[in-house]
Amino acid sequence: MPVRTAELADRAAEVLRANDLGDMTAAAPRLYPHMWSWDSAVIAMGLARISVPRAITELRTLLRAQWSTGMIPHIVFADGDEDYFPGAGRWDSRSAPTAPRHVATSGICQPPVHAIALRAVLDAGRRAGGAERAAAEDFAAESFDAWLAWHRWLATARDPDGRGLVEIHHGWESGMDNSPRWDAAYAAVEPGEVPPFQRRDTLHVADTDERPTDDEYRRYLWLVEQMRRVRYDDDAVRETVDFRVGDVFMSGVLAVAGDVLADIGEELGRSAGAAESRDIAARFRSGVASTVDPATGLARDLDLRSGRWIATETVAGFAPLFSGGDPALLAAQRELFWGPRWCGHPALAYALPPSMSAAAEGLRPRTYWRGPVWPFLSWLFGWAFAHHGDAEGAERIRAAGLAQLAGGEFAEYYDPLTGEPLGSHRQSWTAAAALDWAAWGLGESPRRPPPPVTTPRSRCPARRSSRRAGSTRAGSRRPGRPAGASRAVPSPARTTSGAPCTGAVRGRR
Ligand code: 2M8
Repeated sequence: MPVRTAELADRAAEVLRANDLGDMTAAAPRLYPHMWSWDSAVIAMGLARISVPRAITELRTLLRAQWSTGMIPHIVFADGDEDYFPGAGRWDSRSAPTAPRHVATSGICQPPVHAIALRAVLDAGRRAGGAERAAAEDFAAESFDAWLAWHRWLATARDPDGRGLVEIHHGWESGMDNSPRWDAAYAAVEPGEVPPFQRRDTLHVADTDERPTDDEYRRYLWLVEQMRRVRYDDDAVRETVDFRVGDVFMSGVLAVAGDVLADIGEELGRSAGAAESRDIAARFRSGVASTVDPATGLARDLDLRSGRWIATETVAGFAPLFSGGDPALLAAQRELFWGPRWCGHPALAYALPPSMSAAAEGLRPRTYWRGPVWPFLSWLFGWAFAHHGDAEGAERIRAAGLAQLAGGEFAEYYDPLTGEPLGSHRQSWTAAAALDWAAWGLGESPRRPPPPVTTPRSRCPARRSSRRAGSTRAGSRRPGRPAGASRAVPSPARTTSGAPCTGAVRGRR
């Protein structure tokens, strides 16, 4: 039965509490028991609606895993959880002289959405005032250089020719792992010898068709192996790895994140850093614009090995809606976005962007990044619409997004045609998106959030004991564990950072 927005927000907050590992939030209870880079940014944005200190802790944990090069790794491994493959051992990050010593991470990155989270935390702190305001402002000042170093690394190690496109070395770096965007590049990868492996992801979904195939995984692991063998040295990886693509979506995100960080830098009086960030934003904005296909109006990735444009009809083609720029380009992209090949397609359950156009040949509505709608991505688009001054577009996405989530499963992704929840349930960034949407006032955008309505605080349920709480979906339980056996009994606790976590959402309708 659909739930009301207020109840949905409470349930979303409960999902984040249950997935809370103390100083990081698992991306999902079973399928993803560690911290993922871009998930954690979206999660921090959602947490900021509940507890500013806890949101800060999330970002701080991520930054503690930053490599000396500036790279923020795509996974920060939680201690002792072996139920994910490829895990810490397979990545062997500590073999890299530039990796942090005190924590195990992967050796690749993900889209740089973090400045958007930093902005959300800062705004939430300022709305709350008092100690939360001080904590948010201190954190922004303390972490500004680290975020800038991250962007700088992307703009140098990953764009050595100054093209304005972020080069990626694995589909996992795009975050859209098995998107049709990468089919041609992966087809050219001939996997060599990799140590034997057993996947764990397929144990945690109801239907293995919702996940990438074994053939895809062999290529994924071969690329990891190639990078591991050169100890993740940036130059050596570029020279040896069999997958090199200019990722237009990541570039669009870097452009807008560069501007957001520059704004923050200016507020902090960090003029040199702000100017550098602004330059990065401008370079990637024009890089993204240069990829737009005149025939379709969509932005394209560039296969750097073959030199060919990759013209698939995927949601990444809307990268200019993030990077911004030429008003005519943005107007054309918005028309396309709401038009019949995308959100206006008559067969869609909700007017939200599927990962692949519902009108495209080869749409796989249940398969991961080959068709389903991803709520966090809808949220990001809504944020981008608002950021570029289209509050009405943002509100349309918010309304449809909340309607899609009304079942309360907080699924990883949804069938665009039937609206069925798929993948993992109780996925953290889906809950974070719901929390933020629920908190917008009528007609308000995330740039101009409503004043806080502070409600009495309740304490958070236990952290470590609830690590395994979560998806009770049939078929996604661990073998041998009876139904419901993993449910933790909530008990009062605080985060390990000492920050209390409120049970109620502030400023919601
Ligand atoms: C998915 O990716 C991981 C690998 O990084 C996986 O399939 O095991 C993607 O959806 C990615 O974008 C996301 O960050 C991650 C965790 O939610 O899961």
